[in-house]
Amino acid sequence: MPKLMLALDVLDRDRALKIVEDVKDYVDAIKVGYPLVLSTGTEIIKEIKKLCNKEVIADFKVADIPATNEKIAKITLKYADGIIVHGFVGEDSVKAVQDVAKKLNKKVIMVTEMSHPGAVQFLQPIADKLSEMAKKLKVDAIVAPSTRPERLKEIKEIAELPVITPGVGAQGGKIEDILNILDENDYVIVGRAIYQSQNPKEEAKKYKEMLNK
Ligand code: 3DU
Repeated sequence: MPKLMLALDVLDRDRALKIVEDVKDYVDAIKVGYPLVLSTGTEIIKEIKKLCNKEVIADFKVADIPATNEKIAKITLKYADGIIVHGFVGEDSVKAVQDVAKKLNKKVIMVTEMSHPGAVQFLQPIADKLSEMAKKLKVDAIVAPSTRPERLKEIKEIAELPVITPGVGAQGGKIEDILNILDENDYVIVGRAIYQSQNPKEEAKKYKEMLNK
């Protein structure tokens, strides 16, 4: 059964912590990104971990030269269990983050093809090559789209790595369309469909049960 990762893209500290408290029995990991961290500061990552004791992944889609990537990784991985990076910047930039992560025993997760419609414009044409690079570099996991199950399958087959897949819920992706592609090492990311619902706890429970089928 694939795991459930909440994308916690709210802007308010108290709301974020309340949602974590509500859903913690049903999610396996929490993903934070620029919306929450830029609104509240990096300490929020520590607070979330303390509250739920789950894996917290920083979705900063790091995409800079190796020297700058290294600095970003050092700061981020003081707090987070893993960091999401872009691969299109090249192997050296990803390796710079891996070097930091290895020393701290943390995860590096690399984006291949994104889930939004615009990803077909520039990313999709290079996504298979990015997946090959991810395999070669032995990153810990890759990001691939739930909104295009056939691409999710192809990318997973190329990379032979755990997948973290966004697009279920608000972006139109459906659990039933991806469940047969995923295994117990993979994560399904759900954000707005949980945190914008009237009852995030119930919604998280519902997603967890759907993954259990
Ligand atoms: O659409 P949702 O609200 O379920 O959130 C999806 C999350 O995953 C959100 O944080 C977004 O920034 C992230 N993400 C994608 O949606 C697509 C990608 O290719 C990579 C990350």
